[in-house]
Amino acid sequence: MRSLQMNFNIKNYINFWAKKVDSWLDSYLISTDPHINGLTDSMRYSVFAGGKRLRPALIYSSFGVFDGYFDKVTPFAAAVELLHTYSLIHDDLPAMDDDDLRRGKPTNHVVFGEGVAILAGDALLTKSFEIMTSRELNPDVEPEIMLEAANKFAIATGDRGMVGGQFADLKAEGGNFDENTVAFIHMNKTSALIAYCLELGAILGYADEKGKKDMLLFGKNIGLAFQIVDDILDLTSTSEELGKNAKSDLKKDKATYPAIFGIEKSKRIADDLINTAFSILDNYGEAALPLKELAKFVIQRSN
Ligand code: GRG
Repeated sequence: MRSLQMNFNIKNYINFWAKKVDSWLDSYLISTDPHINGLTDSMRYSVFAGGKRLRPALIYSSFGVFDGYFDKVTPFAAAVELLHTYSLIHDDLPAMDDDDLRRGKPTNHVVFGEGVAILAGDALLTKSFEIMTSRELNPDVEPEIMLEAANKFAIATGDRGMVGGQFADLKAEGGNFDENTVAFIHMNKTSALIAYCLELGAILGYADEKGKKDMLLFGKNIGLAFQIVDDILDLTSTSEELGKNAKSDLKKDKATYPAIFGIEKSKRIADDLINTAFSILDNYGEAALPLKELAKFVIQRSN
């Protein structure tokens, strides 16, 4: 255990899984008809713009706690990354955050126009379910597992999850928020999808109900910490470091933890959440080491 911990490089670990997902997506995300070439270009532009691929690493790591046949995870991890990319494209639109920089590059609507960006987001969202529910792409995944994975994915990312959080975020713009509202926004806008990633690994790994619940709870804690750190980085980093416009939350009077608690207390809250997440893994031994390293990465990251 000690030697494993000493040799563990979290960036290499995340990149290892990112390569698998990227190579799978590179061959799957292709234009099937010349009429949609421009749409596929727009989808690929954002998918391959250089995201951290944290969510795939979380899915593989949670799966690794319960099972070892990682190949069957790849289409699911790719599907989640596509949905995540759709949310970023739509989040950057003029009707939402109106941002022109993402992952260090001009945002999708700046390059392809607003109409195409909306459609690229829509197509990435639906493609994620196309992939997750395909018998052909997932020959080793039983239908009931697929159904549970897809149903929970829809819940985590729809009005009862990510989209609901985004709606509350939009409504709170201009300073119209309190502690309760910010917690709701962060738990849904960001944490719901991250928590789902952890639960998904457990579902694919045939974990029992306790295992699935533990992973979900671990995910909720690190997901909230992730967004609090994002709020802090928005205030303390440069646009170059972030790959997106810094201080944009402040300019829009967005609902953030630092706006309510200040930077120092927000850091302490994020640390406490990570410690709670760690304690959930106590019963899972060495198999949970990558999850612990990912949890640490969530609060130590710089972009
Ligand atoms: C349905 C119209 C419509 C829009 C949906 C739900 C939504 C738009 C947006 C919410 C997504 C969002 C911006 C959440 C914030 C979470 C966050 C900090 C995302 C950035 O994640 P990283 O840092 O990004 O993992 P990379 O680029 O590394 O993948």
